Amino acid sequence: METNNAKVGTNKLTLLALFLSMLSVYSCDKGPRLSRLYDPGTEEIISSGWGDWVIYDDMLKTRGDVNAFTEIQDLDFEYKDNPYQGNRCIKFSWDGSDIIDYADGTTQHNFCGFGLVVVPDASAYNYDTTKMPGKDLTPGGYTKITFYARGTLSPYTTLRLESPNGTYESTPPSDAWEDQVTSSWKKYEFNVSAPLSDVKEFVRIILKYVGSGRGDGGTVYIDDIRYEK
Ligand SMILES: [Ca+2]
Repeated sequence: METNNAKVGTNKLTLLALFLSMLSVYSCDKGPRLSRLYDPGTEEIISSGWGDWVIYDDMLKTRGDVNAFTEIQDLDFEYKDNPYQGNRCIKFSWDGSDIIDYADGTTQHNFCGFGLVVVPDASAYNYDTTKMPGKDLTPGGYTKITFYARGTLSPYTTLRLESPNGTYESTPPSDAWEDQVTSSWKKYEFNVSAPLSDVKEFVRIILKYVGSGRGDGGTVYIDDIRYEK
């Protein structure tokens, strides 16, 4: 009996520890989910001859960080429901409401977005990008970025991706892609202009409101983002 009681006591303690650890996890998870994984395979891929540069398949493979340009409501790099390939995809959503623009601290409802930046810690991100270290992708001879997307966006809300040499003024398909997406997975691509010798951001991913007034945002799922020749 004593043994059993001791066992029950141990189990209770284990359950309590588990409950407390779950509490601590949930209490840290109030903000957007910006968790990401690190892939040690990237350098092997490069050393084997600069094939496609996989930015994301089931995990972020850039060795860089995620830099939010605005307040982010929901961003999950480990979303498991119906990915295009493998076990995970990116889930990104915004309800179209006012969010903080981190560039100047103002509040706006025109876009919500983030960049997959080269710097390993986004706290080192500098809006004067000349002050950040860059990455030389020229040996890859890349000419386009491809990705898969699905989702549901409200009227006048689009998904926009920009290349390292793109800006908010870039017109698709030159250094940018912008459109609504369908509810089923579809492959998209856009051109990347040279030079890629000093890349500060692999790609910027934005939900954008293009109507007058205010939109209702939406949710997109993105998978298998690559640089291709
Ligand atoms: Ca995947």
